[in-house]
Amino acid sequence: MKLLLTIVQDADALGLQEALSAQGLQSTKLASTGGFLREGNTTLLIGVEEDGVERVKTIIGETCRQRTKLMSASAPIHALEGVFASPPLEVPVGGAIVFVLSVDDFLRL
Ligand code: 2BA
Repeated sequence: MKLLLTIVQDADALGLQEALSAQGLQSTKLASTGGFLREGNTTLLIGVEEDGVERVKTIIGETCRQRTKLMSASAPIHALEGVFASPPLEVPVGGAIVFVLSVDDFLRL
């Protein structure tokens, strides 16, 4: 068995969970925060047999899309007269980051 630890944008999370569920695949949704943008994102835990991994990757690819987020390049300095902040940086985010982990054991107790 494999565990696909999948980080997606919040806007794609519901559609991905619905698409997985429609194919009889289970997932668990966790709220997470990106270390770079420090904005919320979603981590899905998707446990699947090895022969289902490619199918899950396809669903993720079809469901999650890349977007651009604006990131403030510097701390706010509006209090300083005559000092201008750098323009916000455009950062591409997603579609999805996927870690494929091997599962030693899967128990339902
Ligand atoms: P964040 O860490 O908030 O990163 C958001 C986006 O910012 C990234 O999109 C990437 O395009 C950009 N970025 C990240 N670090 C950067 C840096 N040092 N310099 C320039 N640009 C940088 P994605 O690559 O699509 O990642 C989306 C989210 O997936 C990340 O949100 C993070 O939560 C997670 N992630 C990505 N790579 C990871 C990794 N190796 N380990 C753990 N989590 C990861």
